[in-house]
Amino acid sequence: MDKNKILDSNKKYLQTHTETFDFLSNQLCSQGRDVTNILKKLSQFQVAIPSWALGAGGTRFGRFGFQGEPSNLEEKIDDVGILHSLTQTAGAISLHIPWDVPTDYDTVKERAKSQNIVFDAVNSNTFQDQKTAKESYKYGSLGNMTKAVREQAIQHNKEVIDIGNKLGSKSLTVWLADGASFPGQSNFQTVLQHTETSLKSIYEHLPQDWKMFIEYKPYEPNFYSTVIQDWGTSFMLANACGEKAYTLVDLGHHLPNTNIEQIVSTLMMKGKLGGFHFNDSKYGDDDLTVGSIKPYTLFLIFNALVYGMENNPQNPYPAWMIDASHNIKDPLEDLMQSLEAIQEAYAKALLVDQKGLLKAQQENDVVRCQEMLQNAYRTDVRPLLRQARLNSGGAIQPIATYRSLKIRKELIKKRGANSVASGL
Ligand SMILES: [Mn+2]
Repeated sequence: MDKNKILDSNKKYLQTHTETFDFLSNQLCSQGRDVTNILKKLSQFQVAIPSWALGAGGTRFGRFGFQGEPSNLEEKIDDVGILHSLTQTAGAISLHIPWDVPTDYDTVKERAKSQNIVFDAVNSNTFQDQKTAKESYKYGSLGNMTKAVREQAIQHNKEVIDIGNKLGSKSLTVWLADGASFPGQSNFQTVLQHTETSLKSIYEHLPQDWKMFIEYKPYEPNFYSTVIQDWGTSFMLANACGEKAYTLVDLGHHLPNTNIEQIVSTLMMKGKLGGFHFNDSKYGDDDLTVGSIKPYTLFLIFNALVYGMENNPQNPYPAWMIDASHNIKDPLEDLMQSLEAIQEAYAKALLVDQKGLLKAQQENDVVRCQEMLQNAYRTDVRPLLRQARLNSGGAIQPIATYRSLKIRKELIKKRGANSVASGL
């Protein structure tokens, strides 16, 4: 993207922005907040965009395409490049294998590098059968009762590691659909034991500086039981594998009203929160835009994450990724809304007076505890986000700029109206 076009577009928003930023900045300074440090943290916070979120998703009832979708890996990288130019927050892409196997590694790496994009975690896929595959995952993959199926799934994960390694990725995310649709279909202990043994075998293949993230989910596509159903099971498997294995928390992978901020806290205290997938949901794994349904919950989770990042040196810096699906919105606009919501929750969590909160907790002043959290939550931090973007050369108003530059129209002109994102 042409940087000058963004700078040009910023001109019309600059005066209003400066006024609101100065007002907020003065207010925060008088409360003893270090605004420069908050801006620095916001600029450093980068979220990976998954390759599968750049095209229209769909439901089991149908899929309505979005024009100008990226139809290959190079175009997916370009889309993330657009997002990153505008927001300065999306400096990484997360690939899904086999949907995104590069044909020419050097070209792909160069394309990403020229747009300041790095390769985040690579994701394996043992929830679908590939055309060339000998064995079927219909009844499970790493936990399948048949050894040949398990071996095929293990081998696939090892290949994903090799592909990621060639691109400069440093982590593998494993999410399994393994489970049972009906009572009696499988033996809980046997499938869990198989899963553990298979994961250990994949773990052995990890390069020295890699991490393995084990993602959990309570149900779907199996509706009676899922082998890795909750954070406890993931945590147990990660511990069984070793120090390079971690739990991955996906916001949508919980039963309604689960206290996710408490899960995050426990995992960070134990040094085992490796990755985090952002989305939002009303009922289940809805993959909605981040912050569109429960923004206060997102803030409470960020409050736990910020506390962990400041107090738990035993936990590595987590890998952040958006894991959402876009059925009716322009995927790029939807992702910009998600990025904004993430940064907003993070900025608000950075405003929480941790020392003051600790004091109120020690004095059992429950009202003051709640006031402290809600004062931070009720602050309109958007001027901080705009300033952080401005400092990094991004757009003051990313979505408005995207629209005024007619970027989707340009993509349609280049890629055609009927291009379909590969893998979807
Ligand atoms: Mn996920």
